[in-house]
Amino acid sequence: MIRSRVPARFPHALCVPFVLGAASLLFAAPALADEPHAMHMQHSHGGAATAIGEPGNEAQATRTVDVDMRDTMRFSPATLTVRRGDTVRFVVTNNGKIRHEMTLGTAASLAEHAKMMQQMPGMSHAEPNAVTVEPGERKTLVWHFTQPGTVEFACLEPGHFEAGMRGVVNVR
Ligand SMILES: [Cu+2]
Repeated sequence: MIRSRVPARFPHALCVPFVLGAASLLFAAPALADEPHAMHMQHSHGGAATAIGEPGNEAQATRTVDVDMRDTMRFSPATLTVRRGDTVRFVVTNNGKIRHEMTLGTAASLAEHAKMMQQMPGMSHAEPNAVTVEPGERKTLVWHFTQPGTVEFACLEPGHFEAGMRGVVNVR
């Protein structure tokens, strides 16, 4: 756990520079508008949504994929193949004892986002391309894969991405 590295005596003092650092990223974002990761500095997923597909309508789901999350920092399955145009209903179960999440994105957007999550450990996601799943819970994420290529997914709980908690959807 990343937070365990923070000395308990000065938790607040150490948090302040992180918060200020994140705030300066937000204010700096407009100046970086032509930079591909600018959207992620604003913690928005709007830019990635078109490249990876779009939120799906569960009534139009063409297939269901059960995804298992474990405290070994692995998704199962970690690799799957779908067809372009598929609307996939991911049924995501957390079989661990700690919180996990599943966020769909590009490799670059997920890596960037994971870095930001290290700086804001309390954050969870409510975007349509992500589900946060508490231990023992099960949630559904419906996604429409509109373009051939590779869509990645990852757990962005602090430290989990870095520990290898990620996977790939190949869209054919
Ligand atoms: Cu996780």
